[in-house]
Amino acid sequence: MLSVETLPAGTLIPHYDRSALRTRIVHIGFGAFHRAHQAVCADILAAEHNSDWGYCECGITLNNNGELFNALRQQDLLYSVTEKADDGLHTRVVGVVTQALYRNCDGIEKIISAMCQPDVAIVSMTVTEKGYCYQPATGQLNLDHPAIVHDLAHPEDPQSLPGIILAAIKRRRDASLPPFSVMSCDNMPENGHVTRNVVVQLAEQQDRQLADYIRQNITFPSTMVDRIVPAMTAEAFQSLSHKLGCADPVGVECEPFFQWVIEDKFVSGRPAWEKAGAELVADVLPYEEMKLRMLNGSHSLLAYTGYLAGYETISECMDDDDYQLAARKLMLDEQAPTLRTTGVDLVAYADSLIARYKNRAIKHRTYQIATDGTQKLPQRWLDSIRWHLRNGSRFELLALCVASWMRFVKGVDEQGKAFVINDPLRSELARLTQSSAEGEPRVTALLSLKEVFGEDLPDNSLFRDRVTHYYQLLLLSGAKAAVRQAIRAG
Ligand code: CS2
Repeated sequence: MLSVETLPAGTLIPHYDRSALRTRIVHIGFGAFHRAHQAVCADILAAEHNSDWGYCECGITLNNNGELFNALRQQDLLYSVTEKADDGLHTRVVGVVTQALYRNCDGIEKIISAMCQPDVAIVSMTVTEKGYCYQPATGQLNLDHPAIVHDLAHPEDPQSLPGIILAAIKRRRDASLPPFSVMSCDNMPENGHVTRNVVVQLAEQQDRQLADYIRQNITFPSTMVDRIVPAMTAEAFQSLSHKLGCADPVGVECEPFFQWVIEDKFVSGRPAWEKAGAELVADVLPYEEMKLRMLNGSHSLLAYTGYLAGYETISECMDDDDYQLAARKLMLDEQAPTLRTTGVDLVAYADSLIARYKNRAIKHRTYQIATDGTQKLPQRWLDSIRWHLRNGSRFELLALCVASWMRFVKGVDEQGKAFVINDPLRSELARLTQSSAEGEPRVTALLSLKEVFGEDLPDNSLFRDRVTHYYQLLLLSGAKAAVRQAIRAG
């Protein structure tokens, strides 16, 4: 258990009056990323600017036990964040959590009630792309999603993120409480619009007046979030305990870099995040696209081709000159031209990303980044491919990206060893791979996933041709050779 008294000298601990904090934000999804990103920002504000914005942290997943939340409660709602660079580390104990609620232990009713506390001005979330129950290719609510089907039948006992938010909005409206703003902190372009779509579309199915109320009263600011925060492993926890002198089961490790760009559109106020380094802007989309395509797009390239080649982490991929060059060329030659960003030096941005990827103190596993591919491909690669198809420009590395994902979802590495595919569409992927012959028929089968590739891409002969080319090359010569060829061809 984390014990503030015994932490090593130099650790930053909350010296501010925690009892003065009010629960003004309810956050859904207490994952490693949130703990090291938005919560740290709030902690800086409390420590340095007298902010009273505290967090109620909520976990809503059904298939999880409450160990994390139990540990957090046992530690007086404190946990540590350790920033790691090649030349040292720096730990802070975050003190802004005021409440912690876990669905499997406390029940959904307590979570909805927490969102209806009068002081709550913002409901935010990090639930990963699949938590929105949407169609990745269109951004629309998936009405066939089992959690949505459940919520339509039982709106008062919701399971899905849109259902939970909707129930709280309805209750606040009925109690004449002021509305909250709903802020997504997940890696999707226009994440505010996606959130608004799924919530309003669910409301439309249940109660038209509620949908109108949301349109008129609730805002859904978009955000671009950036910090590399690997999932903690048993090994990472062990080395963390060693450094802290005590165990911290809620602790996380991350890189020093932090970026948060927020659309300034809040109906009931917001923390002064800009005082802690966030950027408040009128339009986040150019930032989101830049980060999703250059950072996340190259991450996914390295994840699939790297995992296939036997590289366990992103920093190991950076030790291979071809992989480093492929990531940089993907960023600058195939992603940067598609962007609407102005006033940003994209070469410097690419260089800074490569430098961050080289951080050996951060063990960011290729296998972790490779999860949920069906939810990530459209915004990381496919929108850029559409841009190149419209503009008649080359997209060899992007074609390799799609082919390497197809090779990865076979679930067998280049040594013939089987591995598990983590993806909400994994049974569909298994059905498609098992029912198609290897080679071109496999490419055709996987392209038939309309929720990923839409209606247009599967019919585009140039796209099919380039993806099939790299897919065959991956089968024949392996990932390293395919990376080399795509660099030369690009
Ligand atoms: C990664 C991201 O796992 C992934 O898909 O690409 O989590 C990435 O590390 C963050 O978006 C960085 O801000």
